[in-house]
Amino acid sequence: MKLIGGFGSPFVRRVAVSLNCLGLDWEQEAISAFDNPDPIRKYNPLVRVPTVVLDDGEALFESYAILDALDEIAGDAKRLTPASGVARRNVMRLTAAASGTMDKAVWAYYEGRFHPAEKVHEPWIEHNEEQVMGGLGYLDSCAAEAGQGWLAGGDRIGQADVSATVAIGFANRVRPNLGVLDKFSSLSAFAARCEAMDEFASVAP
Ligand SMILES: N[C@@H](CCC(=O)N[C@@H](CS)C(=O)NCC(=O)O)C(=O)O
Repeated sequence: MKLIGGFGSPFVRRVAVSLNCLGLDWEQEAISAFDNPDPIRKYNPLVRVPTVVLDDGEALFESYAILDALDEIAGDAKRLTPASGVARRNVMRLTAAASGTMDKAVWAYYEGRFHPAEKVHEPWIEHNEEQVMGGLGYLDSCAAEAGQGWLAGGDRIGQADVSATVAIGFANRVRPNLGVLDKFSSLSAFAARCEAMDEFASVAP
């Protein structure tokens, strides 16, 4: 299958890491939605990345929907989000905190990137940054509780681990002013452990 988008996008990257963890065959088409929208529009009416094109041409978009489909394709023994019950809800809650953090870091970043300087609204940036700190603070306390284990427990990596690791790395890159690695030392140590794995290192931003 084909994954469209660059690893600078946290949403693309969490899909790429997940593909690696699930052991699925894939290749990247590193197209930017802003610089080269037409090849993406062919598969995704929203013209956003990540967009995934399965081998038979079926298109998937929105990272949560892509991840859900990939878990199903890989099968129950490999899935990164449990199929049901409290275990599923726990992974979903942590993953939602991580993907919400990604959203908010992107919004804070886009405010400066896509507005002329005189139209940048600092209070809006600060509002989004506060939410980034809220999401990472929550994941940091979960990482402290997890110790050397995985964020949602269990004996192997899951989606909460993938998304939380990608989220703090992205927030650190686009909002260096927030000092997230120092402020959230448990999550930062957890993420460093994950980033050392091939599944992450091979898809570095
Ligand atoms: N909720 C979407 C967010 C995807 C997203 O924001 N992608 C950005 C790159 S980080 C993008 O394609 N931006 C182009 C645009 O929205 O116009 C997902 O989870 O897939």
